[in-house]
Amino acid sequence: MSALLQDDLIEQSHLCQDTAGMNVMSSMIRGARRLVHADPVLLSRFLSPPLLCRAQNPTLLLTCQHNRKYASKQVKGQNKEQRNLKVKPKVDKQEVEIRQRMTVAELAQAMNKDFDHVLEALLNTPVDLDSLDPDSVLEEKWIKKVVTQSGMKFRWAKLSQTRERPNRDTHRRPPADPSSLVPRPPVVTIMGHVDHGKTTLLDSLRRSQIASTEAGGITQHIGAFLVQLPTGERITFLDTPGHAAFSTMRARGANATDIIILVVAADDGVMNQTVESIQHARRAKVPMIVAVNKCDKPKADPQRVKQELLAHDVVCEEFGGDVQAIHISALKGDNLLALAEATVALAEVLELKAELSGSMEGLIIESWTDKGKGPVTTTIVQRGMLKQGCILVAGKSWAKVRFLFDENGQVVTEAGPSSAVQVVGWKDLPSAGEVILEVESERRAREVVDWRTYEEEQQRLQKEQSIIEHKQKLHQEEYMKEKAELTHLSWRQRQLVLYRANKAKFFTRPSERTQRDGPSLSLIIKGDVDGSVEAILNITDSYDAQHQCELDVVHFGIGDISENDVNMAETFAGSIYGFNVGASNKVQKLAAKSGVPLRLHTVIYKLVEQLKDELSSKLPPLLMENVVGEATVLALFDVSMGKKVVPVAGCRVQNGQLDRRLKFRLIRGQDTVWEGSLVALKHFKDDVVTVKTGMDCGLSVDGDVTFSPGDVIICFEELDSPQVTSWDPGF
Ligand SMILES: Nc1nc2c(ncn2[C@@H]2O[C@H](COP(=O)(O)OP(=O)(O)OP(=O)(O)O)[C@@H](O)[C@H]2O)c(=O)[nH]1
Ligand SMILES: [Mg+2]
Repeated sequence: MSALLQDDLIEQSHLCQDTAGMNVMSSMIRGARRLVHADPVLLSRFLSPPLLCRAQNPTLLLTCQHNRKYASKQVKGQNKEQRNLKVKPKVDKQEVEIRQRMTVAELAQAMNKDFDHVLEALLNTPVDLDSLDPDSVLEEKWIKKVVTQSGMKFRWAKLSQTRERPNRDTHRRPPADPSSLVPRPPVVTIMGHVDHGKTTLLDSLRRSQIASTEAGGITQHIGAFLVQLPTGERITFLDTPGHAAFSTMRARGANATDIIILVVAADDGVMNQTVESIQHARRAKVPMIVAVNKCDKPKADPQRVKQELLAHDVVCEEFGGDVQAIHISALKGDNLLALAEATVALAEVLELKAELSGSMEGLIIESWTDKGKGPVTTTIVQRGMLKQGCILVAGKSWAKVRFLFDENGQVVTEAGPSSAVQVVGWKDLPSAGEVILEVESERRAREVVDWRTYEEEQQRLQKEQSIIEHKQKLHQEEYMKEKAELTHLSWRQRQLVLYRANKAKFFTRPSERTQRDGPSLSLIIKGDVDGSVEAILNITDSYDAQHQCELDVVHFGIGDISENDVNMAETFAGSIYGFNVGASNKVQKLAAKSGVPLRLHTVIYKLVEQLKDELSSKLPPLLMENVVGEATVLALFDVSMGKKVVPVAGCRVQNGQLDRRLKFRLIRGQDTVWEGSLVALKHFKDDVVTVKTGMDCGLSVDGDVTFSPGDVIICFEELDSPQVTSWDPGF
């Protein structure tokens, strides 16, 4: 510092040597030089610039450049300070606690601002404002940007919540010691194309009458039944629906089973769902027995069925393969014993065994909410004993088993491997297809459910984040391109252009953004069981006519239609589709009052038909053309009408009739020369409305047209034709 001062002083001394006060200055500098080594602070005070060039006469001050520099610096400094004091009184900035992966809503809340404020702060950034909704997760840099842009400062939240949680999940046990295994009955799933006789076969085996009571004559649920054969063996049968809509139920049946009985009607042969069932069996690596059914029918051709199966690599024994094929009549009960024997024989080969001890493991094949019992599952026990009072977890639900019911509704206290029972006691409804595991305590069950919920949430966030990052990357690229196109502009002009472009986006609020121009249909779907809701959702997932009409499933669930469903449908101006569910009088009245269509069905394809009709009804009609007559121009006339000369075509009607109230088109060769209305249509001298085939007429038109002989005149009407949705769900 002292060296610097020395240089400064020397420089100043040079500057001042030319002036009148030179001698005074040199003595001062000498004194200063001595002080440099003594006390720099004192020196700097002593040599404060105004003193350095203190002039006897005021003009000296002006001639001393260095002095002027210092003076102006001082004034500027003062002004700046004054300005700062005036404009920016020192205030404590609001502190915002931020953390990674904050959503827009969370950030707005942390800042004590609203959603729009965050959007506004992101204006003029590459963030795609259109894609942001309150639940969108923001990148760290944008979180910081929003905070600083708002004149606030951020502070990172304590890291405790990002600390990794220990995995508290539960899993299937490792395979048991073979010595602890005991034989178990087989679980057999009956599969095949719709109406080929699966339920009838099961009815005959159980001496029940389920098939005759089914809505629409088709099975729409997966059912589980224990059958005791005349030979004494017990088999758990799963009955699956054959209708195309229930593919997932069939897959579930295939995954829960040891053997598949593939029912093929001998009068119908291998059909779509026969093939699909074969694929399910293959995927699940489950052996098959073919039941060639309806052999009592005159048109039955069992040989053809077996040959058709060859095309799908199902080789029956008589063709040298290992698949047993039994010819039966489920309706008449013919040969069912042979089918049962074949099943038992195959089960023996499979050496089906399970452990009776240890914690229970099973599979949910269906779930629903019963008015009295609450959430209920149909469960296949796979290992251990399922007992009243035991604690189970399945997916993100847990249960303390209150009751177990067999398929006849009888209470049982326990169920061993291969049994199918209804379990009551679930806290929430688990989904069909989920694995059930027994745990030692309620505390442990809660722990597992908590962990699974947490893990699912993490996965959801991760997925969302990567989608957002991908979107933002695309948006950033677009933004950079946009920016690059504006390089010829000054930064101010550039900002203005970008601001204007973003402003338009910003002022369309999310709520407004959801409004569409074209037709749309919002749906609320309710079903009796998890599997049927899933089946309907699978169908709506196949919807591929969004270009014609947007289809949105805004809510779905299990159970009767509630007031909430109606309110939601009203909010979205949507329709409610219920499958095998009811709606109380109160709910029906509310729906009628709010104008919400309630569409309740018990047969899946009727529900889908109505959905297709509703979608079609949303489409604007197509304008169709119906040609009613055709004439040829034979000659041309000019007719004077007052001062005007009007060209008139003399024509002969070749087909149908000409009707002057309809539309006309003039065709020359391949081209349409004119299209419009007639001004006059005359038969001889009379004005007429229509002229029929074979008659001659004169006509003039509303356009500036020059007719020539040989032109063709077409008379047509425009009709509104209802449009039909192009969506084909396949049945
Ligand atoms: N003649 C004759 N008719 C049969 C036989 N088995 C079933 N049917 C008839 O075929 C129709 C369909 O039978 P279901 O048992 O409901 O068929 P399904 O395979 O269960 O049908 P989905 O469950 O809807 O796939 C019914 O009218 C039965 O009476 C049979 O062996 N002979
Ligand atoms: Mg059936």
